[in-house]
Amino acid sequence: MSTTPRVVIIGAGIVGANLADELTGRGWDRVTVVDQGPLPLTGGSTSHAPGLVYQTGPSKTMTAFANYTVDKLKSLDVDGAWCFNQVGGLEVATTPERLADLHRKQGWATSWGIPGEVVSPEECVRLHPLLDQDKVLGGFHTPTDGLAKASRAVVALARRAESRGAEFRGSTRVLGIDQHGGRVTGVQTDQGDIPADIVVSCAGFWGQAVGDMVGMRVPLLPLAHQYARTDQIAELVGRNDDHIEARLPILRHQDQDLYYREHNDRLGIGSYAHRPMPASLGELPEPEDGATEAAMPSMLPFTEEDFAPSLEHSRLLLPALRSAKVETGFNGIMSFTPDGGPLVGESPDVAGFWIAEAVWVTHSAGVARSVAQLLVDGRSEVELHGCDVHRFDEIQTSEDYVTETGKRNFVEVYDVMHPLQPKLSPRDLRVSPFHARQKELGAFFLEAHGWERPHWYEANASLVKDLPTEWAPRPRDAWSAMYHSPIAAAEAYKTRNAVAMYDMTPLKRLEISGPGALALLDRLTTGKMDKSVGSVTYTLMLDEAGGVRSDVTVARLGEQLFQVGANGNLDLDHFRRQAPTDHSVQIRDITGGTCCIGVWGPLARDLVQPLSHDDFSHEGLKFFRCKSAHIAGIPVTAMRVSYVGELGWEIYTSAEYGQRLWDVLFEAGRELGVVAAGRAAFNSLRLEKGYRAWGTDMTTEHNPYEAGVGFAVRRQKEEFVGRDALAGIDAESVSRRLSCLTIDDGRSVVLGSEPVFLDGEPAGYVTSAAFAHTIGTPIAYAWLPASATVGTQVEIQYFDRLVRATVAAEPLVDPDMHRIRR
Ligand code: FAD
Ligand code: THG
Repeated sequence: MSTTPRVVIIGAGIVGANLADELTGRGWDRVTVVDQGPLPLTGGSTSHAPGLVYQTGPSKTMTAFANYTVDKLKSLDVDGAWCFNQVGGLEVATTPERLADLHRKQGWATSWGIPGEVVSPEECVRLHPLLDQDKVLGGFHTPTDGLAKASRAVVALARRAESRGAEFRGSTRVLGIDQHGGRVTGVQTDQGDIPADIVVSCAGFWGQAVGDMVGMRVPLLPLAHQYARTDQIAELVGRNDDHIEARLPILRHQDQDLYYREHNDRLGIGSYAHRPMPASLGELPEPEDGATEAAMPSMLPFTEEDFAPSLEHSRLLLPALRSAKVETGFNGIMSFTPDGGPLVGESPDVAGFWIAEAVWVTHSAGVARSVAQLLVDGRSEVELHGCDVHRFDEIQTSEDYVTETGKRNFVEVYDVMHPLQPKLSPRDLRVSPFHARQKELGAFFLEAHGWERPHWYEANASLVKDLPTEWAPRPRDAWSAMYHSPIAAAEAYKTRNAVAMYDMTPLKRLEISGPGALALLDRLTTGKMDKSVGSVTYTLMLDEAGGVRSDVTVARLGEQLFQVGANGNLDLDHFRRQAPTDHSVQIRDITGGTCCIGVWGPLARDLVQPLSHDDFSHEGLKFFRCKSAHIAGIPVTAMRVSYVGELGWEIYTSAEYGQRLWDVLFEAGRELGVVAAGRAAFNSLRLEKGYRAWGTDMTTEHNPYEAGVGFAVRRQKEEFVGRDALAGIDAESVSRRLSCLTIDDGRSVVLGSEPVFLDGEPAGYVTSAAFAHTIGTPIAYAWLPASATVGTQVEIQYFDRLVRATVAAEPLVDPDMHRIRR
């Protein structure tokens, strides 16, 4: 008798079927897949998906998922009929902006290991003869992209899973989830109850309704998206047959939010050009005879007037469509999320209840493999922070937020997006107590997790002309100049040469307290936690395989009271799950009720000390120590920490005192030349100081020694999560490294995710980059083979050109810590 866990998968679409296959492939044979619809065509999104698979995107993880889907579906067939038709992918540019963006995309492809090149208009037409050569400026061609036959792949996957013991039950609707003692125990269906140790909801755009059954918020918006097929196109007649369906590459015309594929001698046209059309789960069609290819719950009636402009634009790009008509069309329903990523993870309240939703066909096999690995091995080989359902803060899972951002992401789905480009709405959702003052100073705000964060202050513009020549801002190319200001140079200068105030309020702060707090922190981090009250520790949280799941600061405010400076909601979620169930540890997110000003610079002490009776001298409050104090009568916690690498403190107080604290410091700093400084300067200063940003520079994919934070691992510590995996690993033995690069020409600024070439071959990719004002040259951090030692020459591909760079010894600024420790 098998003793593997009993798994119920809700949903037999491409995600559920892939998951059943991945689980049974790992020996879990007690898997039941249920679907409310008939099998195999259940009537979900998979049942009608045209199946275009473009692998390349800005995310390494998502590209890896797509790549795995291609490889897997290529190996499947149903009685000789294909599941993946590798016709290649072509995206064309009809504007210079798009053409430039395709070069950027080609860079991502190189960074993530997908073959692809930018081709001429002639080559576009050779690849896809229906194109009007006069309309296109070029294209991005990937030979390994193609068409997934998703509904057929479901059959192939189900057959294979069934042959290994899985059971698929159609026409079985899940009505509720059984639980006991905080654990899932089964599902209730209209065909009876099914016991289970693990339930995975792969319910696609129905995800919220299933999540509601266990009180889990699933931030997903079902939106309709139009898909139509033309009548017969003369130019396609005789090219294909019903078996092969398509030979031309799948085609994207993103400047008009359109995509195309062949259906034998018809052309399928998908459009994102229309208004966002939210779909309500209560109003879906329910065909009497279950789902057919022409009628199913995920297909709403075609609204021709919404499609008319798309047909017109299609005719301009593809003259063969001049007299074509729409033969069939529908408004198909799919899922959108606040940031466009999928939703993977376990309920925080009901152990064993998982979701894998808002997943495209493109990423389905990859996501399913990761979920199977999480369930079977406890860890996904591909890092998942951008897919984890717990990446959102509470406000971001509210219905209003999900609806507004979901609609916006629909509209922007094919837009050329700058990496810093902010949401236009919702804005002003979360503001710090300093917000009014920041506005008075002309702050330019960008948004992150709902927070408004100043990137620079127009009030500092007048300082730029007085900068010493070495600090004068250099001209930038138009792309890297977007969402940037030369004012950042002045703010960086003031931070290194006088004193500046940074709003650190959005930094996630957790209070961890109680008799079990020390033991919890000790087990989860790599550092020594049993230090004296008043200590602050920079430490790592690892996963079982030794990957970096976060880097945090832990301040010991009392014997049983700690304040953790974290990287985001994933850390909160992790602490909550790991906390003992005996109530010996309390975990509170105190971010919203508190605020923080980073006061940093060589004159920081001259600014703060006169305002306080407490001792802010080097001896009175040493580096990486904290204490309670009063500043102008305001109770604060001062922490001698600086992510920008300067003398000074993070000064915390509760929200109601925030504005007064800001005013007092700003006023007192006037004669010292204090400035308010923003994220643009901040990011440059932290990077030139060599401080890593978790999620960008390092993730669970990397061990601490590769990431250059091995110093934070206390190897003599007896026991902590990830310790065993680090045995035998050190900074010398690693095969890749997060490396510091200086840009040789002294002016080209790159932005991140660009490929890096070593001896002319792709060898790694950029994580973060900035103009390092203190040394007067642009820099970048990049993942490179360990053989790329200091002095090695490399090239970074920025759009269509190569930028020469050199591996440098790091940190570039203040390696001896003279600026901080004094
Ligand atoms: P689904 O296929 O919807 O499966 C979910 C299943 O859960 C359904 O079968 C449903 O019946 C079942 N279910 C829900 N609730 C319950 C319950 N309570 N009890 C039992 N069963 C339940 N993606 C691409 O990658 N490329 C494309 O070209 C592409 N084109 C698209 C075009 C259109 C018009 C649309 C609408 C989507 C397109 N997509 C495309 C997206 C893609 O179709 C979906 O993302 C994907 O099919 C989702 O798969 P899934 O398995 O998560 O969901
Ligand atoms: N402040 C606080 N908490 C944080 C951050 C912060 N938590 C998340 C994130 N930022 C953590 N990242 C860093 C990175 C480097 C440092 C602090 C936080 C740092 N490093 C010293 C160094 O490497 O020189 C540590 C030296 C030591 O371990 O003694 O200061 O910005 N509150």
